[in-house]
Amino acid sequence: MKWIFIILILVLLLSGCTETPTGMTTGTNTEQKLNTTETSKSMEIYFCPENECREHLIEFLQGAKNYIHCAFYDVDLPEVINTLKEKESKIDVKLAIDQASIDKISGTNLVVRNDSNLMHNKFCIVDGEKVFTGSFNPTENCNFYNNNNMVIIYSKIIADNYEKEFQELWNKDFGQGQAVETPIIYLNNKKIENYFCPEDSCSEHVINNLAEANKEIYFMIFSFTDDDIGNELIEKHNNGIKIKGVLEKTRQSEFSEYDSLKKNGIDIKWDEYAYTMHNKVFIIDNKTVITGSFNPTESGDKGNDENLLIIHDENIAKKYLKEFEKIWNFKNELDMTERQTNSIVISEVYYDCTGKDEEEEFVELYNPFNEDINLDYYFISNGKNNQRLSGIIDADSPKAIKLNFSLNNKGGYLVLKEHTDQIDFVSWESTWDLEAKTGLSLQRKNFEKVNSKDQWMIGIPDPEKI
Ligand SMILES: [Ca+2]
Ligand SMILES: [Ca+2]
Ligand SMILES: [Ca+2]
Ligand SMILES: [Ca+2]
Repeated sequence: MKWIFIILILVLLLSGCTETPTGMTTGTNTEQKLNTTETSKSMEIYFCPENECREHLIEFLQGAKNYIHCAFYDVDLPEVINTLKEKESKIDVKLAIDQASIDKISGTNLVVRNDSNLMHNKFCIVDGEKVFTGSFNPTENCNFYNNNNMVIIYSKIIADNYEKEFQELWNKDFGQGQAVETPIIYLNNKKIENYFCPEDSCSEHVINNLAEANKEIYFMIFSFTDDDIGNELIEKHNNGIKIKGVLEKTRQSEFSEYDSLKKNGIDIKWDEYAYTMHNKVFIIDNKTVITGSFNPTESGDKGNDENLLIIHDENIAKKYLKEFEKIWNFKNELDMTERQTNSIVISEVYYDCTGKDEEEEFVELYNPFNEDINLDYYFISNGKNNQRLSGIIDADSPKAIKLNFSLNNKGGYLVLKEHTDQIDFVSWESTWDLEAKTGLSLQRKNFEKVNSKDQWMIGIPDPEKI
């Protein structure tokens, strides 16, 4: 009886073989299931700038033993370019880029897309085993300033999909190509969809997933002009699905879906962060995340080379939701709430100097921790200028910083930021009535609190001394 049952199943499975439009015979359901199922190390998600994406990408590339194949719309981070060059002397390194970055990278093994559409991907495949992708271009702007997400996936099947797409790009088959080989993968028992635009109809897959929403849809998107996707959101909203979205404000135009979504009652806003909100992300029912390089636009769907991942995993969705909330709630305003110090602080400001501002002015920072700190992701801002810092500040030590902007003698302020977080504030002759006469500086007398006028006094400038 048992054998008859098994034979019956086999007959049913074999009769399930179908012809695809290209004339290839697909395997049985059992085979397909086997070929699309994989167990591996969990995927990693990072948000830029706060998770320091550059460091994760470099680590990812440094792990390569056989090859690195990358498709970069834009790349200018010297540390990433140097890592690629260093690897190129030992293993196979190939790059497909867009003309947008042609002046920024040279001397490597590369092909360039230079028609009116974009090679807009930001992905790398290492050794056929892992893939980096997301919205993060390895550039100074994307790493230190803009909001981005990056995904590292450990999967031979997904790596194979990306590698086949890379080969199309490498053969200069831009804006076209073969359909993705394995569009649906079960990685660690979680379903992942994987598409490449234009040939895999990205917009359609986004719409199909939005249509499945039962409760809520959140989105954070750089450029959103695709009417079909916009209309799907309106339909879901009309059917009682809760929808919230934030769009990058510099992409405001007559083509943006913003007005139509707003008019139809969808809770939508422009991003308030001073730099670019560069994600292309939808989060559906707290369990599905759509990400990649694909902006819901016509050129994204029909002209550019793009990649799309649709990750059906509650834990991943949770991470993206947290980032969504952060971006949604971001207010471009000064944080002057007094609190206990738990970061580097501003310890001295010499704003009204006796000579030339550019020669004499300085800001001194103090590192209260018992370990050295790299200042790469710290910024000092007077509201108009935002200077990224660099170098190391030693443990339990002050460090004087030369500013590339002038400080007002008659009132001003400075904010110290780590990533996008404000960590200290000081003001003179305006919000606070502290005043250092010409030749004197503002100096901390206490280090317990930040954003606190009580911690400051006036003294004779003494850079790098506390
Ligand atoms: Ca292609
Ligand atoms: Ca393809
Ligand atoms: Ca000055
Ligand atoms: Ca000092």
